[in-house]
Amino acid sequence: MQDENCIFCKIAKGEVPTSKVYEDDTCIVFDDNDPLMPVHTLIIPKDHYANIGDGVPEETLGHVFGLVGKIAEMKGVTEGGYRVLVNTGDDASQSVKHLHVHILGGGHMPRPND
Ligand code: IU
Repeated sequence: MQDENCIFCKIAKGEVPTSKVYEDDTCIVFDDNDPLMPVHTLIIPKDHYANIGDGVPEETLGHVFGLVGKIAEMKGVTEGGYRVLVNTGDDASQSVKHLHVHILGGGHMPRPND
């Protein structure tokens, strides 16, 4: 399940170079190329789903979110804390229409309303 016009599908297939953090059969994890924080890493399923509501199998979702703690540990943000973010749709300013989970950390982040 791939979308040939999707940049994250191309990253998943290794057609576009990235700063890869981790990879397995289901997911690839890489550092965001325009980081908002000292640590800004994305977990994506290799299969194409436009967003978290796009019929993603529970097993895939479980795998994606099951990696969060491991990746946070690899990136050294478990002690200080980190934010897990999934922008979904236009109101949330989702810019890449391939499900991705942001892990942000390495400094204090105010709450969105602060
Ligand atoms: P968003 O939740 O869809 O807004 O986040 C997309 C992220 O993907 C954003 O932080 C971009 O900087 C990031 N990104 C990337 O890391 N590599 C790319 O080739 C592209 C976007 I296009």
